[in-house]
Amino acid sequence: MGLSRLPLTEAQLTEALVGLPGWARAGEGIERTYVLKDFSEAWAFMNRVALAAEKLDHHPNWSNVYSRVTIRLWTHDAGGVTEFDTWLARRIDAFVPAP
Ligand code: H2B
Repeated sequence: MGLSRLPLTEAQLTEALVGLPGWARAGEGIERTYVLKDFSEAWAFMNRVALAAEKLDHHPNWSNVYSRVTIRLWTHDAGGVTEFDTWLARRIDAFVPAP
């Protein structure tokens, strides 16, 4: 995949977030809350995210309440946000069903 496991610098993270609308710094990582149509759609979305995460061996910290899914991404062993997180965030955004 060629992604770097080095934490992004502040400037790099600021730049990356410009290209990731809805995502914001939270704790050591970046976070976004998605609101789907209902639980069934949220679960289908989470299933797509889970498969992509497992394939990348890079996993979300997340929670779900009915139609709402909150996802926080960071690289635990790097202690911050890396290209793995920004790459996965972009993938996850692409899994949101069209309204
Ligand atoms: N996911 C995330 N988000 N950060 C990590 O540092 C991480 C991971 N490490 N998934 C992986 C698994 C590591 O524990 C395994 C052994 O590769």
